[in-house]
Amino acid sequence: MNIDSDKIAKLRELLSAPAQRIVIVTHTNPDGDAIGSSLAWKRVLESQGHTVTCLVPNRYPSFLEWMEGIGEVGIFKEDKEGVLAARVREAQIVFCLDFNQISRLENLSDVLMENTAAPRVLIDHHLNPPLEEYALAFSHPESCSTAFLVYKIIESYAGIDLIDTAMGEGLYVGMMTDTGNFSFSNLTPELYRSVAVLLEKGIDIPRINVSVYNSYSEGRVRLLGYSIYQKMGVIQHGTVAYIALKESELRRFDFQLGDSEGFVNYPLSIKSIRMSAMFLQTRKFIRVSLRSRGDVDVNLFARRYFNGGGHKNAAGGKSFTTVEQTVEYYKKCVAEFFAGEKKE
Ligand SMILES: [Mn+2]
Repeated sequence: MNIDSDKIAKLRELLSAPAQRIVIVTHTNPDGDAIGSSLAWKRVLESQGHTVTCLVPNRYPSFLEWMEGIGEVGIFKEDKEGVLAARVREAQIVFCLDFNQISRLENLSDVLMENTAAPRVLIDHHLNPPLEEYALAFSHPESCSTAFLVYKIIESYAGIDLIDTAMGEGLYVGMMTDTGNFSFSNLTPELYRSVAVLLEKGIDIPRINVSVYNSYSEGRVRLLGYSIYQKMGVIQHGTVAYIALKESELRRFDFQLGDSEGFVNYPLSIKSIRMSAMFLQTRKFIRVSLRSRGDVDVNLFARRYFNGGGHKNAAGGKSFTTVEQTVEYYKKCVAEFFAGEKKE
């Protein structure tokens, strides 16, 4: 993966003024990559003498609570005093990590748009960024994670000597969670070489694994069992699956935000399943998560049917009807989507 040296020069220029106030923003329902890459990039900027605030639109999942520096991440939704809004208004540079649609940050979108003075820098691996909204864009959809992209930028911008253990942990968490613990696509030799460097920086991979993957509540584990045993539907001659969960069901299992993270992947462990969907009812809408294997393009599916998008094998969207209607609609869409394919 090549980082454009002209862009690194532009980054250097933006960061050349000393002691700037910088805000790093990442996406709604922040995941391991969003948080890991933000925390690592914050440390890089702080090492250059800048004052940095990491912001998330809403709370991160509890399995990231162990990470160094997470206590200082500002949760915009919980910003009753307007302290975080003020930071956005005063920011001299805004970095947008692991997303590219500023309009999808709930309440944070408007405040960000109001600050027209601060140049915006994009560091992201999602498709179709609106480049006109950014003064500088490191957009690499071929990267497995934003964390790996941040690693490559650090390498070009400052050199890997700058990376310390905490930065390494952030970067590793991002790479690990976005690749399903190094099992999805975009696993390049270069990625593993970067992991080797992070190991040299002292990251403790077994400990990170335990912290991220073995730190669930009893309710979360029971909800997973319930979702698969009672709620998983299989359609399209055994090739497509879905799980739909209603708010009332979530309450039974003492649901916490982030608890259903990863559920959508489980149906794909069935040999014949090529695409999986998860419908999660929230107060305002039904959150749609889509995963697939091989050539099944869920980015296309999400764009076409659920007003969303993402990557080829992992995408998301929204539905504003009931859970029942959403499932019925999904079944119709699946039939239409796969209708063009010839029978095997
Ligand atoms: Mn990501």
